[in-house]
Amino acid sequence: MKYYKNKPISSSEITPSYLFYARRKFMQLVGGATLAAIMPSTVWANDKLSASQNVTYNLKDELTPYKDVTSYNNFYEFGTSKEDPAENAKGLKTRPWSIVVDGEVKKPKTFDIEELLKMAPLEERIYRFRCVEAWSMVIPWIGFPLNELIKQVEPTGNAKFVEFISLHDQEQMPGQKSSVLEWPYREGLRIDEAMHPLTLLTMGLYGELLPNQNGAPVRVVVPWKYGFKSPKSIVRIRFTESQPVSSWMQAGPNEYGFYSNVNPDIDHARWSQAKERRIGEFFKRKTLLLNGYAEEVAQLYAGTDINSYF
Ligand SMILES: Nc1nc2c(c(=O)[nH]1)N[C@H]1C(S)=C(S)[C@@H](COP(=O)(O)O)O[C@H]1N2
Ligand SMILES: [Mo]
Repeated sequence: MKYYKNKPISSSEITPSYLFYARRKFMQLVGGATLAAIMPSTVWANDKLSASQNVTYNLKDELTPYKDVTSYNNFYEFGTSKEDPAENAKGLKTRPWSIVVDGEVKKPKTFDIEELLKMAPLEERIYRFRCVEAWSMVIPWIGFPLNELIKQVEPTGNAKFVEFISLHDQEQMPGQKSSVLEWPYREGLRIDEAMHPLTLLTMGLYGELLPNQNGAPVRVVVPWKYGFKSPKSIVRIRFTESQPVSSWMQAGPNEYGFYSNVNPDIDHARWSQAKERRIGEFFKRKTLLLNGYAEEVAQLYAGTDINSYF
């Protein structure tokens, strides 16, 4: 494993957003006078990954600190506590790795991870990320729109849904010895949701390759849905005619619907979804319809009662 320290920043450099936010915070603290002297050096856990800034979707919200993003996780293959994945996913072998894309497509194909990293220009996307457990983060992901991959395999007219399947390997994923979920972890989207430009095939965060606990080497991020709709460490993408059954639907059909769009007005069976705690903040904030992405994605559900799309 390599460790990187971030370079001192000159104002002429294009500053990645997370350094910009860190710097702004320090400017507020010290008025900029001794900025260079106190700028902390970040320890990077993974290889760096460069990407251009997306201008359309990047949030201006303050970023959730790297440490929280990489130490407070849900990844049941590595245990059910938030601290488990950072500890237990350390040894996950992420090379070689590939994603099989098949089902209702004209050109089924296996994509190697190295190919994925080069396939389309990588972008940094600062997204709101809302867990069904009523906490949220703001994360600078790196990836490219999933639709770039979908276009290459040419879905047939029968392809109405997309199923994502995570790695199944009890040796590497000790959590799979427990039956808390049915393994492998499976999730799904309607094909128009999967094609939406917000849906990101994600290989990195905070300027580096994905840490294992965040779903290395490749995951999906769907920012207007609850976090469990963003599957980690995926090895297969399958196009289907009928709606796939996700691991969470199987585990709790009354609690986890297929759509699971973030909606402050629809409570979870056991708790309210009206508010959320942004990790690192003290006061709760109001949860936004479609996690604040209504302008971009509400048309996907036009003509239907969004409250019935549970
Ligand atoms: N394979 C797999 N993917 C998964 C999960 C999981 O347990 N296994 N948990 C989901 C849940 S509930 C959430 S909130 C997010 C957490 O992503 P993060 O740890 O990168 O913040 O991953 C989702 N993807
Ligand atoms: Mo979640």
